[in-house]
Amino acid sequence: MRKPVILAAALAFGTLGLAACGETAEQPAAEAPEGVAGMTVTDARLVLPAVAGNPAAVYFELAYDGDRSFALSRVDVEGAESAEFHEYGEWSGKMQMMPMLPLPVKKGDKVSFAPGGKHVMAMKLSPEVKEGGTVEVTLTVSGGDKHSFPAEVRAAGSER
Ligand SMILES: [Cu+2]
Repeated sequence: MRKPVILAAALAFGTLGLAACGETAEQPAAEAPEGVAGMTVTDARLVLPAVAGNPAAVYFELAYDGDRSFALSRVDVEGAESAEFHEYGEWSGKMQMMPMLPLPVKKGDKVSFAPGGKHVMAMKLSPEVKEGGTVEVTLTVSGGDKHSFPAEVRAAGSER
């Protein structure tokens, strides 16, 4: 078990040595593309609940310009025990929020997650999540690809 570790360390040092000498124009290692290709998320924010312990809402603007259609099927919010997509609909004569069915998304679509409409509900937030911080939000699409982005944490009542 030990030998490969030592070997790897030696190789790493070798690489560092070269880079330090400036003999090679070091390119940062090409990173594997992160997230869902063609998906762009902007204006992501988490609005804290007025009453601690209540769910927080997450809003953002999603644009998709990729070729593969998918359904938005799952969302996770850092610092929340669970999270789900909600939308508003009429239920026994009243507008109220309810879980959203998996949302089909295709090339060219723009979807707004905004107050009074589709949104993400983050349940059982950790007290570590505070105004001015950021949390990572991860969308999972059908097929299992994930797309993560930071959401700014805002004070309760700042959404309107
Ligand atoms: Cu909700």
